[in-house]
Amino acid sequence: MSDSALKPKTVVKPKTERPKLHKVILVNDDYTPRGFVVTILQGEFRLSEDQANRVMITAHQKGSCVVSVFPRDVAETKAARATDAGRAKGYPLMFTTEPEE
Ligand code: TYC
Repeated sequence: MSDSALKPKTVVKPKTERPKLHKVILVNDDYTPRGFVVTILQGEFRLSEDQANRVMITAHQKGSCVVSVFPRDVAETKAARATDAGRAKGYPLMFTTEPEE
């Protein structure tokens, strides 16, 4: 038997698709104190004080701001925990998630 009869004719390269990252988005409101927003951004998302202030001010001025990106389950858990922390204080603070393009 010739060598070529044993060789596969096509080489199948398995495609390993990277799971999409999801954005966590901070949404502005008129009631949550700025300092509280900054504290949540530092505690839940590990932002520095400077980064947290920039994200808070951007959401305040533009209506929303991307905080960070994570695998889907991490993004959803962090957004829920951060939103719940606001609700526990009676604030309408809101974090949402959406898949990155
Ligand atoms: N707009 C709020 C205020 O003036 C502060 C704030 C900023 C609230 C960003 C939510 O996502 C937010 N007290």
